[in-house]
Amino acid sequence: MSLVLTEVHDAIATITLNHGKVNALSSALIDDITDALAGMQPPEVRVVIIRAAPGAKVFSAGHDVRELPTNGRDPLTYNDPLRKVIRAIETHPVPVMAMVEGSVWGGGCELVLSCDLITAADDSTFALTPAKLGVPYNLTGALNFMKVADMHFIKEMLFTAQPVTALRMAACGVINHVVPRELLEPMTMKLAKEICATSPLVQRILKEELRVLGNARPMSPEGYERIQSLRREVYDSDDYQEGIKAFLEKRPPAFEGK
Ligand code: YXS
Repeated sequence: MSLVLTEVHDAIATITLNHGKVNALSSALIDDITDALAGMQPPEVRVVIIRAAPGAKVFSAGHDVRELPTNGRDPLTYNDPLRKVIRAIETHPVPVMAMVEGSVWGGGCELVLSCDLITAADDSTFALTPAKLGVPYNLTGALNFMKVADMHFIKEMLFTAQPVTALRMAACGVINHVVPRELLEPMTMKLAKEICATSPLVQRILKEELRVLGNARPMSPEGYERIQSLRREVYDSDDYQEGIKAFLEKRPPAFEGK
């Protein structure tokens, strides 16, 4: 059974995450999201909305922690599931909107932030959790955070790993609209219909221009290799193992910086 529900009405496609209580981004769920996106192409589809089930308490609990490698492998390389779904959203030829209710965690936040527009219920929250889990986030993931918010705000979210309200995210320009839950779907559909009324060819080139420009960052091979070396020290560390172990044992992690 698919871990997402899909429908298309009047060129507006919807992908509803449907993977248990918390929509943990397992490789199976990510495969179903990317398969659903692949089947939602222009001209039949003009905009895609990614959402959780109506009334969801959790939009997504982020990367499936049980799938994080503990054998010394880098947890976030180019072909890992989370990286694949982020790229699928960023390169999809029509605008992809995130309609958020409930709490969003870790890789689930990056998935939402990689969408082109975000609407959220006013009781939703967002938490960037690498530092809480002990995970050395990867370079394109860090860049994706930088692209959508100013540095001090993103550093607060990353360094504290605490949930931030949708209203705060909107005040910092990260979320387009925050409304009461009962107005979330009408607000999202209003935007979607406005998108459907403008040129799909121009939207497609604008989306790709902004993606290419947003990712155009100078980085020397030496700089890349130094960062990768620092990341390996983290995913080879006792703290990385402790973050995952603490999660599975349902206790706070005791990081010792080694
Ligand atoms: O104990 P059972 O078997 O019922 O399973 C529990 C949780 O273990 C499970 N679960 C998850 N399993 C895998 N990966 C997850 N991310 C995950 N989150 C939860 O779901 C079952 C129900 O969870 P429970 O009892 O805690 O539900 P709740 O309603 O009390 O609380 C829901 C949450 C989402 C607030 C809570 O489960 C939670 O705080 N989850 C962890 C959120 C988080 O820290 N996610 C970051 C994942 S790591 C990641 O995304 C990146 C690698 S990074 O960190 O680098 O950004």
